[in-house]
Amino acid sequence: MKIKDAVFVTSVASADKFLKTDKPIIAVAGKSNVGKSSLINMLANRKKLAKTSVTPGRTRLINYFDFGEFMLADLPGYGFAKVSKEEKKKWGVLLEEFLSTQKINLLLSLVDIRHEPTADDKMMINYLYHYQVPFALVATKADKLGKTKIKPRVKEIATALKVGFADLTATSAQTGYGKDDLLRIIEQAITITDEE
Ligand SMILES: Nc1nc2c(ncn2[C@@H]2O[C@H](COP(=O)(O)OP(=O)(O)OP(=O)(O)O)[C@@H](O)[C@H]2O)c(=O)[nH]1
Ligand SMILES: [Mg+2]
Repeated sequence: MKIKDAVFVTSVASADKFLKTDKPIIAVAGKSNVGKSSLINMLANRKKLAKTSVTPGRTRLINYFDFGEFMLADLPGYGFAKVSKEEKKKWGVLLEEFLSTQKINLLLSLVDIRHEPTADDKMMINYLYHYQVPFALVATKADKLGKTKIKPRVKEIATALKVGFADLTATSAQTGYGKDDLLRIIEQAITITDEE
């Protein structure tokens, strides 16, 4: 699958504004700063489609992008310490509303390849099981590790998250590592819908 001309559609802050679309939806989730926006830019072949930042917790809305064959939803990052309790609660509610009401073909759940999965990462996966959302895991920033370290690390993370080794794809937004694997996974997820 080749992506060309991905465009920003809209930002939403509440469930009544969730995008209504006939296109399959791919969602991207993960803690603040894990590399969600960077991954989206990698998939889109664009440097600045989704805003990236060195300050974590910048994306506070759900941002939708039209990728042609599918819509992509960039979800607000979780687990950012410097956010008030109230705001965290609002995010939790928005996330649960999104998972329970928006028909999601595939959710990409991102974790940083260098770090141990956090309690929030595990909770996210529990939500996905609970709401029966199909998902694939992505280990970001693979360029930060030597090539030979990637596979063993993927195995460790998959084990910690109690998923299969093949359920986790390592990527690097910087080098494009894993991009084709991820596009294949997305393609599979959206083709299943077409045949329904
Ligand atoms: N080396 C490296 N850095 C990355 C990669 N992906 C993202 N980064 C960096 O990590 C930081 C955060 O990236 P973002 O894409 O903004 O992360 P995010 O998950 O969208 O963050 P929020 O929107 O704040 O939740 C930026 O400084 C990026 O340049 C990667 O694959 N490799
Ligand atoms: Mg972001």
